[in-house]
Amino acid sequence: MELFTIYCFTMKSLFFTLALLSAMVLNAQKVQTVSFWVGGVCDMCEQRIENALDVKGVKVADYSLENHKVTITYNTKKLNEAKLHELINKVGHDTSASKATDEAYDKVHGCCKYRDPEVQKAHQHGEGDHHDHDDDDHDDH
Ligand SMILES: [Cu+2]
Repeated sequence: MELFTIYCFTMKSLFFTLALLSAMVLNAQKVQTVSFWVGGVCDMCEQRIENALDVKGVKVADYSLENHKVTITYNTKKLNEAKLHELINKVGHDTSASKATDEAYDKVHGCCKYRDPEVQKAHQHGEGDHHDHDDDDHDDH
């Protein structure tokens, strides 16, 4: 009799725990997508920015060099927008909301000095002539 009571109690708490867990899982899936400006000039910047966003709570992070915008799909239970800006600032990149510290900016590679107008210009020249992307004309692999 006593054993049965203990058994009932154990089962009850087990079900309660399961219910609580599934509620947590459902809650954890609240996602939101945001898009904002981030300073950057080359593929290395893109890699650096996307790597910085490779954290728990970020589902998708994509930086576009064409319009200098990052698009992030993230879990609102784990992160907020300010935190996303902070993560990017930490690796040396400015965002529309906050700037990277000079210390962090100094660490980015020389060709990535996106604040420098000269560097910005240099990268703009490279755009437009994509010689190696005409796959239709090349059958040799
Ligand atoms: Cu770069």
